[in-house]
Order: sequence, then C-alpha cells, then structure tokens
Amino acid sequence: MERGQIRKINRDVYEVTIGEEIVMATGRGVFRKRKVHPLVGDAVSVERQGEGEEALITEVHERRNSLVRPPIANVDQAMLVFSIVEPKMSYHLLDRFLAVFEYHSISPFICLTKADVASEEELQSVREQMAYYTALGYEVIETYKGDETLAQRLAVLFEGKTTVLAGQSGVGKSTILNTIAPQLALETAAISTALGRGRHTTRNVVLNPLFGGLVADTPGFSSIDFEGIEKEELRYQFVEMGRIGEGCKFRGCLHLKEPKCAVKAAVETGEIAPHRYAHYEQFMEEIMNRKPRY
Ligand SMILES: Nc1nc2c(ncn2[C@@H]2O[C@H](COP(=O)(O)OP(=O)(O)OP(=O)(O)O)[C@@H](O)[C@H]2O)c(=O)[nH]1
Ligand SMILES: [Mg+2]
Ligand SMILES: [Zn+2]
Repeated sequence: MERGQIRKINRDVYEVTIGEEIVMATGRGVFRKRKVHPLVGDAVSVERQGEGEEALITEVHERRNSLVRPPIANVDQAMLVFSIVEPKMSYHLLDRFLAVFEYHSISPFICLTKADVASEEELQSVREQMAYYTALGYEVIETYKGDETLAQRLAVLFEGKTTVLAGQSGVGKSTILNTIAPQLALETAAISTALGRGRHTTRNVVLNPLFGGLVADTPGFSSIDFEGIEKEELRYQFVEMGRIGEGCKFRGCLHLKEPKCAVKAAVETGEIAPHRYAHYEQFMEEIMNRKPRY
C-alpha cells in the first residue's frame, strides 16, 4: 500500500502522484455504493495491480476541507480572480466568494486582471473599492497581459501552499498561470462576443506543482452556493461584522431588524460599506429560503 495525492480526474480515471511518480488509478467498486467521491487534492491509499493495469485507490483519507464548486479538497488558500473589464467586476460575486471561502477556512486573496485594457475611470473606481477590502486584511494584487513582475509577486504568495484559483470564465485564470509558469502551456481563449461570456476553456480541475506548492487551475464558474452555511454562521464570514457585531445589544443578533445593532449603526456611519451589508442581507435571504435537503 502506498500513499499519494490525486492531481487530476478524467472521467473515472484518477491521476495520482506517488512521490515523483504519476500513476493512473481507478476507485474501488464499493466507493460508488458508499458514495465516496474522490476529489482532486485528496490524499489516497493506492494499491498497484499487474503490469499495464491501472492501480486501485483503496482509501480516501480524511479531508481538511473540500468544496463542491470547484470540486477540490485540502486547499490552504484561494486566489479570487476578477477582471476589471470583461467580464465586468462583480462585487456581489466577490462578497459571495469571500463568505464561502472564509466559511471553509480557506484564506482568500484577490487578483484583478486586464488592467491594460481598463479605462482610467474603471481603474480608479476598482482601486477605491479595493481599499476597503485591503483594510479588511485581504491581499489585493493587480495584473495585466504580459506582466513580468507577476511571477515574482505570486511566488511569495504561493510558496509552500495549496492554492485554488476561482473566478468566472474568461477572467484570465489560465492566462495568469501561463504567465508565471509557461511550461504548463494551459489552453486559453478569447471571450465569445456573441454570448458575452467566457467559453469555459478550462474543463478540469488540475493541481500543478509550482513554487514549492501546488496551484489548481479550475473551470470558470459565476456562482457558488452557501451549502452548509447556516443563517447563524453567515455573519462571521463577513470579517468586519464578526468584529463590530460584538457591540450589539443582543448576543445572538443577526444584524437584521434587532434593536441597538452595532452593525447597522456602522453601516449608517459608513464604517461598514453599504454594499457589503446589502449583500449580507441578500445572502441571508437566500439561506433562509433554501429548501431543506432530505
Ligand atoms: N488584455 C488582457 N487580456 C487578458 C488578460 N488576462 C486574460 N486575458 C484574455 O482573456 C481571455 C480569457 O483568458 P483565460 O485565461 O482563458 O480565462 P480563464 O479564466 O482561464 O477562463 P476559463 O478557463 O473559461 O474559466 C483570453 O483571450 C486572454 O488572452 C489581461 O490581463 N489583459
Ligand atoms: Mg482557464
Ligand atoms: Zn447586530
């Protein structure tokens, strides 16, 4: 029995690295019955079979964390990729990503792309907004096509960690990885103007060794649900609310309609950005209206 890690999945075949070696493997038959779904990032036990045969994954080890979208396990941090121009920057999606990754204890940071094709106004507006997120403690980096300083800047952030890229199709996730690691030669494609959205060029989640850590390129996605986040938990995923909410009159204050709410007072003074609070209210409503899963 050997231990390895799943780096890529193609239908029912798992690419597992065992030390320096890459081995193709399939899952045990009982996985299906027991609803075990191995994910990229999973630590697994592998049993080699005869010559020319695929190895067998016999066990999926306990996960530190896992996501449904993108499907991946055991990650340390997420690089949330947003394009300033096309697709347009969405603060709703940014706050959604931040809440979900915070909930899973996956440290998020923000990477803005396409600064080369943004207008002065667009750049100024996004930088103003980002000052708020920087103050919350989130690292924000900006990049553009052919950015020669990017590798150096990301090496520091990626070193020794497992990082997942997250963002809409067409924001430039694969382009970033090609810029900092041309040997990966990932496929990229221009956004289809007919549809006004990306084309989902990247089809699989793949973990690539990079800068002494691992980085996962992922297919683009433009929504992520709050599966697992309860209405009492959401407030702690907005980092400023967790802190300011300690001043609320009621211990269990959800910062909605309760009297003497420190969070609502902070929205009034502008200490909490109104758009952040509006997103909190929207996400709360979504969670409260969620159908129970039986
Ligand atoms: N001008 C400019 N174009 C960029 C930049 N980053 C990416 N692009 C272009 O945007 C298009 C989409 O880039 P991709 O890297 O394929 O996007 P992706 O996020 O990997 O998309 P999916 O794989 O579909 O999720 C390509 O035509 C890139 O050349 C940038 O910083 N500036
Ligand atoms: Mg891609
Ligand atoms: Zn409150």
